[in-house]
Amino acid sequence: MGRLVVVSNRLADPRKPAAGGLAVALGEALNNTGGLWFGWSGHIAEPAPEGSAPNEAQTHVQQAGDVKLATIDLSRADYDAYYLGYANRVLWPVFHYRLDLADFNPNYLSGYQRVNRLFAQKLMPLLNDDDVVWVHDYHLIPLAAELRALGSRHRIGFFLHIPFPPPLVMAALPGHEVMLRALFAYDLVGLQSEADLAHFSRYVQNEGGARPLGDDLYLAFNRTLRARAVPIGIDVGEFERLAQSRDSRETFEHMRQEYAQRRLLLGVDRLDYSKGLPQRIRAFKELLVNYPEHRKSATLIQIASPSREDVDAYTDIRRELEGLCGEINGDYGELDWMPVRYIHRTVARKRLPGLCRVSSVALVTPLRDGMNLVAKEYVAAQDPADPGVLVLSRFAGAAEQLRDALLVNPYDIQGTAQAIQRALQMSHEERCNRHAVLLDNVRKYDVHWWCTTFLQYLQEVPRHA
Ligand code: ADQ
Repeated sequence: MGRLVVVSNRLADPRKPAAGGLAVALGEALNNTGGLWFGWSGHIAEPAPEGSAPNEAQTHVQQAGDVKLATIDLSRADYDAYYLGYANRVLWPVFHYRLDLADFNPNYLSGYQRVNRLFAQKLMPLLNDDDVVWVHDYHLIPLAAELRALGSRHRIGFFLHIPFPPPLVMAALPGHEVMLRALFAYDLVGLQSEADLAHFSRYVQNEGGARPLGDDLYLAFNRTLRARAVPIGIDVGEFERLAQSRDSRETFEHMRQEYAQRRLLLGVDRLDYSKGLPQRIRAFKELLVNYPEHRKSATLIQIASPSREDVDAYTDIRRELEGLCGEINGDYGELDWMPVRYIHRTVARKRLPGLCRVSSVALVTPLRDGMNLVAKEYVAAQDPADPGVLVLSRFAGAAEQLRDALLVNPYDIQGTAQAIQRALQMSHEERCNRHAVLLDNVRKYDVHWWCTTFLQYLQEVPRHA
């Protein structure tokens, strides 16, 4: 394989420990080929002084070991239309089946296309002929088409980290025809689950008249494309090492002593409306109502890290969640026990395994999620001799693989409360049996498997004439 070039909206320095499994795995793949990682710097460029020509976006290149990191800044207008606008106010809600939350402002699509063109213009001069390009996520769907317009003949793959919606929902997206055509500029499209793949397949056939050629290949707009489900995993080794670290063990010991008389339940999410947080708090309240033996005992630690706070729907969900937490604590709290400990912060990665291990139950109950790595991290962090129980939404991509979790419909508050009760009462034997199957899966389909499999599929796609 030629040199690997990864393109994503943001990039992480793979050498930094806070980078997380995805950055580490991509960093490793990039290291193998002495690759390049390209994306937005996270900075907004200062506007040019009045009367002068607009600032030309500069590419900043930095060497991180064997990997080259190349970034560009965005103008305020581009950031607003591309990132806040089309990516986070249109694509994110629509791909999570939330047409009701989408803001179909016509200016967003042109900004989105403009930034994808800018990415292509800045990336193209950095590419060698035999490079293999791997584009990530919904911010950059049109990137391959923009590169092709500049003459690129590279192998280009795309991985969608979020769900692919049913065709009817996808077709409700203003500009979806642009997306459809743009998707066929890729050689490979990777999706998180078989359900997403089925939606994708129906969408390109129904809306784009694509002809299935067998072997996951589709022909449309004079191009062939392969689409496959390649579920992302975690770096189990990294997580196990973290679990052994002093910080993680300290967190475990401290929490165990602090909550010696209690049962801990854990939720760790970005504060996003797709994560089902209000429904989760309601289900926990239902547990306390229906099974009063848990009062003064069960404690839900909900860590919800700040996310996209300049988008209105995120301010609304925060207000709703905080209202619900306040209500349940006010109604059920005692001098020496609060049912919910809500923390609006990011938990340090090195403390996460300890926190997972000390919790009897994890509540991973998104309304819709591409995969959800927290579910896999919880499984990896458990002591196999005394593991906790994973309560998992059937609408998370992870549910296709983690069938031995207790699967719930997060909209069904009563049903979720019953599943939490079952988790809290599960026998030691059942916990161990379920955990062993889950851990096997998390180990087998880890982030290295994901990376290698995607790149192998990309290498194998027959090129069009
Ligand atoms: P996200 O929606 O960000 O990602 P998720 O998979 O849940 O979701 O989490 C990614 C990482 O962030 C995990 O390693 C997790 O530990 C960490 N994280 C989340 N909340 C945190 C918090 N409060 N404090 C500290 N760390 C936190 C998108 C898709 C997902 C898909 C991933 C990867 O929406 O469905 O699983 O990409 O493809």
